[in-house]
Amino acid sequence: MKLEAVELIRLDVPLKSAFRTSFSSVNLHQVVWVHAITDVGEGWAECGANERPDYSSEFHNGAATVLKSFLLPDLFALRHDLTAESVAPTLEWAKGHRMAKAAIETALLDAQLRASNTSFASYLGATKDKVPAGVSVGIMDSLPELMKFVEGYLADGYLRIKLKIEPGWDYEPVKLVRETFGPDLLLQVDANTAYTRNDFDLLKRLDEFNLLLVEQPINEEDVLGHAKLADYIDTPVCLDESIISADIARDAIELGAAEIINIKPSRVGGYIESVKIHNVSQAAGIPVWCGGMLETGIGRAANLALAALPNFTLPGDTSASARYFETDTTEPFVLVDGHISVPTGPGIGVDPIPEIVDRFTVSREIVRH
Ligand code: SMG
Ligand code: MG
Repeated sequence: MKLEAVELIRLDVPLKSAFRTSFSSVNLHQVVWVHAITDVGEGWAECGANERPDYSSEFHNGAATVLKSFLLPDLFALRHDLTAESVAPTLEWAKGHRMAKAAIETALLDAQLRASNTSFASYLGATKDKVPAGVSVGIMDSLPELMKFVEGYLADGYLRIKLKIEPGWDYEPVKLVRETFGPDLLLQVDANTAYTRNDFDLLKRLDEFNLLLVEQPINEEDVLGHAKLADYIDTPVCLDESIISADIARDAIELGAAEIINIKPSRVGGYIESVKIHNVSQAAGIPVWCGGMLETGIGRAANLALAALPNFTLPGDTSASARYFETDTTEPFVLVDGHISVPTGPGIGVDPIPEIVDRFTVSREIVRH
């Protein structure tokens, strides 16, 4: 296929309620979309980068800039030799910027698969037609407020609860949720690097709650620290931010730092690398689950396809559209008996709704050869 133009769209999508993590609180999902226009058709992707470089070093305007200045020119230059599979090797010279690279690779994969009438799910090797849904619950101002949200999500049918934690918001909220909803609730926590090697005893206190996992407790660069922690506590240690490639996943597993892995396609440079991480983990007996970056429908659709691969044995942060959005940018994804259907149509299997996209659009720019 040949890339003819790329439209970069900046959207501000309102959230139903603030989402607070150990590093930020957001009311708006501020994001960049990549709309690839090729000679075989069009494709869409949502870039995972936040407004600020707070989850990782990437940020939405930075992703748009690196795409425009460096990544897209190399892909235009391939002319008819471009395939989704050639994106990563072509852009390998550019260090980092995995979220920007993931966005263009995904948009091109969408175009390529739509043209060959193939779904993301069948291209990636999905074996399920629906996936169990978990929900990520932000840090709250008070315990009663937390309980109100958790109760609501359980009433919706979510099969697993993930509580965001940070020093000062860990033992008490986890204890209350565990005691209120009982031992059978699938419960896990995510610290987004908020702890240090000096906090191992604090984290060990969480062992009494029989959590599924503790996600990325300490600095993402401290893989060895996670291995030491994994030795020290009973709760399985799961890595998110640290795992940026299949090679790093292999090493983290060998080191004993990753007993479970959260795969986010945006963080690792796309769906093709995600499948490699899935395979490396599967071969090592390490379960994986699909994370999220609050994606609207076009991002959520592709994540659901990935989450349908066989070694995704834990419920993901692949919640329904209504978890975050009053109005999604595509037909909404809905929860049925705690599960969400994997799209079966060509490519990502959903289309952006133009009037809604227009409503949320802040700016658009067309980049050509
Ligand atoms: O898409 O439901 C979602 C978000 C889930 O908690 C979530 N993501 O570290 O796993 C994570 C966070 C990162 C959010 S960045 C705003
Ligand atoms: Mg996380």
